[in-house]
Amino acid sequence: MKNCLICQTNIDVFMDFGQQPIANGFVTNEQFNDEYFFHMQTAFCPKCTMVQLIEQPDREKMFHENYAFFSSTSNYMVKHFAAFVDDMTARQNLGENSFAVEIGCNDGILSQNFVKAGVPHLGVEPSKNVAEIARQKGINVTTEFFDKALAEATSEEYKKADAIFSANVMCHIPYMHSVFEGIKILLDENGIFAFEDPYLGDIIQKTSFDQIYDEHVFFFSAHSVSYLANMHGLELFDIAPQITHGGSMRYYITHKDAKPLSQNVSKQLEFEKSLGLHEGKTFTAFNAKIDKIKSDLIALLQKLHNEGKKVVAYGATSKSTTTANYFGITPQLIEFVSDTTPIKQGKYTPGMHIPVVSQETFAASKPDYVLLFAWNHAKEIMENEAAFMKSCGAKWIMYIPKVEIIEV
Ligand code: DWN
Ligand code: SAH
Repeated sequence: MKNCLICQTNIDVFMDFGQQPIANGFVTNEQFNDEYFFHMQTAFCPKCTMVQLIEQPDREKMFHENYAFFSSTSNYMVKHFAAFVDDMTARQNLGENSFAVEIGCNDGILSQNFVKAGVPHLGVEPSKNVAEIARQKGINVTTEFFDKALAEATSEEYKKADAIFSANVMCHIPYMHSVFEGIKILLDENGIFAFEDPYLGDIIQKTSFDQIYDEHVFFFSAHSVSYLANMHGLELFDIAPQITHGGSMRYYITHKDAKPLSQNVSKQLEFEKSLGLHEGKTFTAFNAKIDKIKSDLIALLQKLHNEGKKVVAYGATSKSTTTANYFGITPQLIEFVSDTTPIKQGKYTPGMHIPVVSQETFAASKPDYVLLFAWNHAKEIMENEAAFMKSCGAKWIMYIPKVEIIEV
């Protein structure tokens, strides 16, 4: 029995994924026998409704100088984050007298827009290699983990922030009370803290179980975020659904009563009740759907293997570490994974050891089927690869929300 990371209530495990490796821990063959594994289980808190991992590896094992995820690999995401900055610029009238902070700026995909618009800013990014790329774009970056101590130091060294941004980072941080205490200190009295993360409602509706991996310790909803904000004298005053990462939610937070409460919040809370996000039994039903995807996908890959088809995969995502390891997708079933990220190429996927190759190698191959691990970028990737797929008569295999073959 474990306690909830947010409200300390006893929580029960609803899903056990067994031993899982570091999702972005791509390995060389010398490292095959030296991989780190942890016991991956998810739980639901009946009091504050937060869905969470029971155990998460130490942060230094995940975020370091060889972090393998570079945000700017998707052109669509570049545009998405420019629009996020535009939205907050309009809400907060951001300009040369403002101060904006981004928590987890990675390679600068979002914060580069502050440089372009001349907005004084600070990017906080603990993974040294991606932080260095952000710096090369002219972004002011500190290579540290955001927490209360960093927020105090930042508000002393700079000033209170008119806008604090974070995308796909909050759900990575187990010490959430320290983060929210820091937000309370750093946020100007009229400031907005806007963050977005994969949305629990989409994860349940689409059975996107592979959002569960070491880095993602929380799976947020309007319910759980609202509860958390209230614990710190802060308020969730608006929300906006996003299509990114298979369905995300942007949460807008202020000091209590600082901004008018949007009806979007109450509508979403109602919607979440209709989905059953406040009830443990919803998550038990979710398990059964994961098992169906698992048996359908393995049966399909096994059949194609028996028929001698050439099957490869696209996008060595963090998500695919869960899919491959939990389902047992071996290099016998998938010959290689294509990925545009240089640091992943020439290495092997965590746990299952499928070779990762460049997009050029993929383009020179003649696959019969391509399993789309980067299913959240399906539109962008399918458009870019349409001509190639047609040229070799290859078909896509999707597995979220269900296993299906897509003819090009
Ligand atoms: O939360 C997180 C999100 C934001 O990013 C992190 N914990 C880690 C990471 O998760 P992911 O690895 O599941 O993210 P993506 O964006 O689904 O990864 C896409 C992968 O596919 C990257 O390795 C790049 C690659 N890619 C490619 O080879 N060709 C992507 C595109 C768009 C392409 O055209
Ligand atoms: N914002 C980017 C990157 C998301 S990947 C995007 O949406 O694409 C998650 C990032 O969070 C990594 O770059 C990781 O180094 C960073 N991170 C993890 N813990 C953090 C913390 N406590 N403070 C700031 N960044 C953190």
